[in-house]
Amino acid sequence: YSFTHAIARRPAASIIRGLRAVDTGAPDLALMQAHHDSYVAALRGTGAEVTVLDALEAYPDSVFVEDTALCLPEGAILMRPGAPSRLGEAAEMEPHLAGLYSQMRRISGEDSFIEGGDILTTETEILVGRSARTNVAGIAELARLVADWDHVVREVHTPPGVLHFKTDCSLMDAETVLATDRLAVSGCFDGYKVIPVAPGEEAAANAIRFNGIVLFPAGFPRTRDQLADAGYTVHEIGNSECAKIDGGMSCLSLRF
Ligand code: CIR
Repeated sequence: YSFTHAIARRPAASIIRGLRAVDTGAPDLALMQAHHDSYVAALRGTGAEVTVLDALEAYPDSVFVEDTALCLPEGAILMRPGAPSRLGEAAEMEPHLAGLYSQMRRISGEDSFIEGGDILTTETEILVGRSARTNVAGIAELARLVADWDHVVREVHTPPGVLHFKTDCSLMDAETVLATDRLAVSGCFDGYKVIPVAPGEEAAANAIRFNGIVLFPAGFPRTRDQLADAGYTVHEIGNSECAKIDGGMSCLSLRF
């Protein structure tokens, strides 16, 4: 949760065609851009260097850069998104990471699929949730790629009907995660301290601890107060438009 850099990408006008589980209407680009500006400003406010890439019209979901790569201290690993319309987004990210990392590795197996949203990196391990986007082959390939960097991958499960593992959890510090009950009951966080999101506020679980602050989606006051009571500095960001296409705080950046 300590970072010097982040990469984000401006939302494209094609965002109205972004993937979603349930259609609750098209996101408003101007409002999403305003939320995105506050998000980037909050990251920069912590002293991090934040690169904002140009919008990519050909990829409606490309604002969600987190899914394209996993950034570790030793190097970056390009993902293979399981959503066919998003597969090409990883190659679009590659040149930007190549400029920052000397070591780049790629998930390349034809049957391997994995998206960054299913990956939670803690101080001691990399948890990867199997989901509709991330499969066993993708997880196994990631485990092989990071083994010589001494990272241990643990396969866990993204609950049915939930897009990504991190849709339902966030790392708050070395031993603490914020998580929904539907995820925590699986036992995947045994050994960690879990702050449960308030019932009915499941969408608050996708937050990010970024240096001194927690970027947190606006509109979930009980969970917000719980985090504040636990000593975290909560910085609320509007997420109404990203939420329409199943996106949240973590999806909007790569952090390293
Ligand atoms: C998708 O379905 O791929 C996008 N509409 C949302 C991606 C959210 N990304 C994330 O949770 N890391």
